[in-house]
Amino acid sequence: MGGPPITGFSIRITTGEPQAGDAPTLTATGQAVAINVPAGGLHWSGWALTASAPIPSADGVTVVLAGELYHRDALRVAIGPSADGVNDDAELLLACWLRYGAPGLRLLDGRFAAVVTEGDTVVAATDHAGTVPLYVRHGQDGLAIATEAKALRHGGPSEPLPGTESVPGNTGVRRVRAGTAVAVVPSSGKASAIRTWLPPEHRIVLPEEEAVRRVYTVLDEAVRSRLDGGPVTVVLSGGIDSSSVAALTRQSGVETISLGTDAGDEFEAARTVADHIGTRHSEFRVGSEDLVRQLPWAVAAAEIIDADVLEYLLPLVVMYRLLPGAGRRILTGYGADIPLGGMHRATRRLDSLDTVISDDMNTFDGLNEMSPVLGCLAGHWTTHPYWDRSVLDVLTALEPGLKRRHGRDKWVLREAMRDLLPEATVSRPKLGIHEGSGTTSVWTSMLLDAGVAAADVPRAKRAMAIAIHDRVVGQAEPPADVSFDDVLRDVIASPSLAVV
Ligand code: IOT
Ligand code: MG
Ligand code: MG
Repeated sequence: MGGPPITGFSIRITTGEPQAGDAPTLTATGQAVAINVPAGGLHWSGWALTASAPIPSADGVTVVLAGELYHRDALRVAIGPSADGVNDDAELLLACWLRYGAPGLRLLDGRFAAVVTEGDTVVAATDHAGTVPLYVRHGQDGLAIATEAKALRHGGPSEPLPGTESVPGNTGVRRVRAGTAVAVVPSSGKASAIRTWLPPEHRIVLPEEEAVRRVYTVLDEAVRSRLDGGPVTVVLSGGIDSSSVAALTRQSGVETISLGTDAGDEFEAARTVADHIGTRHSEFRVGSEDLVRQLPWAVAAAEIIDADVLEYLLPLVVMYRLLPGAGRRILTGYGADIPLGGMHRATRRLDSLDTVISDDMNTFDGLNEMSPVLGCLAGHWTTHPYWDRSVLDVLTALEPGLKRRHGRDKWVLREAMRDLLPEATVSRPKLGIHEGSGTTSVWTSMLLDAGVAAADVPRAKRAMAIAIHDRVVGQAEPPADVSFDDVLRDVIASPSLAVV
């Protein structure tokens, strides 16, 4: 597997000996290995998606980590001798905790969800941007924690824990906020939270060359940090974001893949990049309506009801599902447009550009765009260099005049990549994945053909997402059992379409 040792988990932490439970329903695939360990006054029981279930423990501290850490060398130096030679990320987190305690979570740059217990306290923590969603249910019988909400669907309402948010459609499940560690003492119910990261709100003023150099350096390091020496795949549209990632992999045998449909593709742009940097490149073409009909898979993986975001994620899910070969490590260009304001073509003035960037950086949490489940449903591990903590800090904080400059969007990134990419790629206008693949327009046509009024299309899309979410998350039905066409029929028949 090109991914980390653990890609997901569902764990219950209780004060008494727990009852053995069934293996959880998860959309991520993989072998579920049982966990059953006493940890001080607490007891861990549940399941991890892993081959080996490494749950390290030392000095009364026990740790599980789904995902991976980056910039490990710097972290090892900070931690000191106890981290020498430690390669496993859960062990590294344990060593970090033993030196720094919970505030040590602020040192980590990674893509992870973690649980740590020490004494009578349980801590559930996300990475800086919550890229591995983490859910909790806090009841009389202890704390249940899982990387998918559907695993926690049974049980009474949860106390509204600090540092958590409610999730769509569900009674008792709470989601741990991005960049947050929630601490709970199951025996007393006492709970508190700390922030481990916040998006910067200040803006840095730099000369052009210095800004370009910083962006190049930090992105180069983020891509390098995501390679593990094994084979790597880049999902390549031929736009500046994914082309930059592909170019910075600088390793032989890199595979690039592009998705297109009968409604549209970006094959030529992607091919130009693949030829230029010399990757092994494949194109996948699927029927556009077949693509849209896989919506239940995207909802099951992302566990969201936001139809716009589902339109971005659906083509990726479809591509991951049809990839040959198991257990790939996949790098994406996803997320670059958020700190760089790439989605906002209509905003002409720099003040409105910076306003939407600030808004987007304060509203991403809970959209689960980066969730590993999108790839793990097909057994692949995804990682997103633009949402590396250091990259995000730099990109977000650059003053907006460096992002729109000389009539170009994402100017600073385009300029940083000038020497590694063809001019056609550097100057290629932005095209969203939902546009290039025809996902948005084809879903819309399917609704119009079914009799939905044009003005009702956004509401009908949302109603479909909610109906599918109720089934694949609320009831944990397998997405294969949920028919897009049946849901569409029900939504149209429902009088609530008018009031969604
Ligand atoms: P876009 O930036 O077009 O695509 C995101 C990534 O998906 C690309 O960098 C690339 O790795 C992959 N990709 C896109 N199209 C293809 C394709 N045809 N074949 C293979 N891979 C492809 C939407 C968007 O414009 O996607 N995503 C925005 C942010 C959404 C807004 N979210 C928010 N405000 N919270 C993004 O920044 O990625
Ligand atoms: Mg992009
Ligand atoms: Mg694009």
